[in-house]
Amino acid sequence: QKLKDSVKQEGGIAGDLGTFIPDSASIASSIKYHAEFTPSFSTEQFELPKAYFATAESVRDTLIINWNATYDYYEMMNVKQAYYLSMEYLQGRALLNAIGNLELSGAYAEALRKLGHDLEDVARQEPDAALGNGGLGRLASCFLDSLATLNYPAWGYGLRYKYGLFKQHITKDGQEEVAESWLEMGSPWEIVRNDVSYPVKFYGEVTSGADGSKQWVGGENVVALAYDVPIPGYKTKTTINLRLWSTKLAPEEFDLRAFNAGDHAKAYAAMKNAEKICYILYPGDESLEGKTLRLKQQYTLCSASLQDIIAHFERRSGEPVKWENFPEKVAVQMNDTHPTLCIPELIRILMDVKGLSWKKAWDITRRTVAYTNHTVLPEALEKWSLELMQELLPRHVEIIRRIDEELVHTIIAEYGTEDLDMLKQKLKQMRILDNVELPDSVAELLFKSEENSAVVPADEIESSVEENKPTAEEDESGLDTENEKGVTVDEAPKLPKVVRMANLCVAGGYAVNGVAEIHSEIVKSEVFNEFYKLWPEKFQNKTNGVTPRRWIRFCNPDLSKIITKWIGTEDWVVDTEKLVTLRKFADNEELQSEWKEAKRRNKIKVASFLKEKTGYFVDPDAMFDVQVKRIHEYKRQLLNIMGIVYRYKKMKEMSLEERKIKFVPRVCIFGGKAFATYVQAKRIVKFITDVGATVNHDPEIGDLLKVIFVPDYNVSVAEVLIPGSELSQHISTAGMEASGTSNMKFAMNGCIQIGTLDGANVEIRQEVGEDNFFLFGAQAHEIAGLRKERSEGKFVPDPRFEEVKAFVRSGVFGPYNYEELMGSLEGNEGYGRADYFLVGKDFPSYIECQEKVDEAYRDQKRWTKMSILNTAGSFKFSSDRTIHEYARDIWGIEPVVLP
Ligand code: GL9
Repeated sequence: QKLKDSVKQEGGIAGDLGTFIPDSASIASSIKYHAEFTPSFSTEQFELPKAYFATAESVRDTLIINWNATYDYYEMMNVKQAYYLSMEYLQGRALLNAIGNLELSGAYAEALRKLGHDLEDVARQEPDAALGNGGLGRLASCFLDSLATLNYPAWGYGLRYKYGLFKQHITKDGQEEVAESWLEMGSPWEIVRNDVSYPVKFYGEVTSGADGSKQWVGGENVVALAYDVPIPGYKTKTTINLRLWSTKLAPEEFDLRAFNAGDHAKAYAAMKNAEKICYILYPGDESLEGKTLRLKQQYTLCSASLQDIIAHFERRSGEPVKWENFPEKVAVQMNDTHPTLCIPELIRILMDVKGLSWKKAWDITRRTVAYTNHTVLPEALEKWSLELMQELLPRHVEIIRRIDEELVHTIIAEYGTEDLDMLKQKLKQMRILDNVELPDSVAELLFKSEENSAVVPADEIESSVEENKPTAEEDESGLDTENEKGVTVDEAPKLPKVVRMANLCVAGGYAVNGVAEIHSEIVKSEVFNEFYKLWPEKFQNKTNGVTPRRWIRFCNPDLSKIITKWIGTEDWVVDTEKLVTLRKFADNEELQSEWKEAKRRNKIKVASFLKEKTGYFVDPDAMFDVQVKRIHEYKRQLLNIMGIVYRYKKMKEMSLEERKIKFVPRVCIFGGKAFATYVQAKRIVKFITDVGATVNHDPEIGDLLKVIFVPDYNVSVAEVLIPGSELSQHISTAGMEASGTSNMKFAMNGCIQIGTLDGANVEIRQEVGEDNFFLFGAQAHEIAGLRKERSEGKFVPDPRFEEVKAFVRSGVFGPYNYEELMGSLEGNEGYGRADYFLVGKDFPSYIECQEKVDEAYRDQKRWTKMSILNTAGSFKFSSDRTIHEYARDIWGIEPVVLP
């Protein structure tokens, strides 16, 4: 109230809340204060870990001031707010980012120098916050940075996993996973809100009141407790919130009687059961075990966040609450299908807790929630067992059945009942519930004459993406004929009843977007084609972006200085379109030599980093060729390493002179984690490290070729590698990488790409120019045909590809059995995949393209120009641009600048 009054009277927020800018002396004393009064370290010394905590805590003081001012202002203005719900955030380190955003880097460096420390050394003490698996989680973190920087009223919601993404060790056997306990020393960035907690319930049952109202009673109760992470914007006071939920047992649920009777195990079991919901981050894009726990995680995120969002709304709107205005004040974005339970949870709260009718609750929900699709991989489109969900969330299943029923009626209204076969097919494709009998109302309407044939067979009508997937679903294909023969439901083999989360998202969301132009087209034409025909207006594209603060300004200060000098302003950091100005200087010799020098300094940093992490020395004058991303067959690290093996073999066949003429010296760098149970991905890691072990010690080869696998790739490693890279590889099978985001980071830092026409590569190539992008490979529209050709045995592999496979099989890279890997690249059904990802098909065009890369690199002037043009053309790929588009086209929110 005081704040409101002061704004009313003075037309602005009271000055003392925000105008204080600390200098190095006050910073030093703040650091000393925290060093002394932070109880987690012993008093006598001021070593690096303690210096880090004290420094971070002093930064946090400033963040809290700004966080409070931002919060109070949004509260007072009652603005529309966006809420980003994500199971993953890959925040990385926070210290340098926060200091940089606050424009206090110089002051902090000086303050720490006075205290005997170097800011960079202090910053390296911070463990990465790795609450995500890869691109999807890092995108969420980039979005938060942009939201704060652009002053958009928005919050992120997520889970506070105790163990983040595993640490990767590379041993002689390949990858080994070690738990990542990032909270071991505590995190100085989180603020526990002991007064912000919500009950979250599982199991139990639904009872009906006399008035038809429903109550979900009994079951297991846990408490979700809020931990807030302040997210500062760049050069703005706006500091938004990332609210992470942690679960614990409700105090009244602790079984004191059991404990007192000596049954400690029983009393503790309930506690662990509640706490374990937030123990670990689940692996992203592979099959999941521990399904119940994962579903509990998803529901915890949705339930706690929505209760919180609704509490905000009620508090801000005052009495009486006008629920129909909810969508005017709230936009909820679901980051992939993981938070789909938002939809039934919002309906449940509105109906069962707030007393609204189904019609109103469904209408409000459909105007509030939007969905982003991040992948076309069928195994990643979540399907939950109806049985499991029924047990865990009985009320939500009722609501989902109701939504499914509405959808079925919509489909019938759209397609009519004349052509029953066609209608059945549509229902099979589009319903939320799969292999589940139709709601009574519909069954009666449709099948008056066809008793008991309510289950539509699962047959050829899966999306074409799924159709092409070589997983065994043969048992389903016979069904149709059986049904035609008049087999009734009861006799038909039981297919698992599932809830298709993506279909629920599309039915319940008011917007559905893909993450790059080509991907959004595939979403419309394949993945959700039937829905697109029904609701074309819902579908949008929002090409991903990355924050230019972390991904160039802070990770590449050398290059940033040069850019600022030539553009004449530092504004490009928030207005990346200014980078385009660089185009007109691309041929300027002075810029070229500064540019090259900066790249070389960054390469030297990479070289010393590689020495530290792997023991290998590399020549900073060789070309640094990098592929860093999750290890996945579709991303085709295998294509890269097979190309390297080919290069190595050719080198061995030549004389030293020939070799030096033909090949440019290269350091081939790989990095990335393979999901612990993804066997084929782990074999690929092993293969790469084996090739490295042979090639790197081959005296005939020397500095002409080095192959290095950087262990434990994460955000911080990326911040070192990307600025020092020259060629970056984005070589997925066309149509499979929804967008990719590291491709954008590499372009910003002046790396040239070798890539397929996939994901955001397509748009990057458009912006940087065809001459400045090394393109190869089959295109998305050709893939289905190529796979068919393969399966019919018509594919004739290139002899060079055969040569490489034979070379690998000959045992040059050690005793490991490469049969599974090599076999998977052949039409060898025994290994299941029959080169599903078309490595063999793209191999010739890939190695020919690599020859062009060598040729271009030999002309350093040309290469430097290409590099400058890549940075210049990267302007579109700032997450600021992406966020402006979400704000305008999906969320309907406006920037709110603190006075
Ligand atoms: C992903 C896509 O595979 C990427 O192409 C895309 O750039 C990002 C962000 O939109 O989303 N979808 C997905 O499930 N992951 C992605 O990286 N996987 C992980 O995050 C592990």
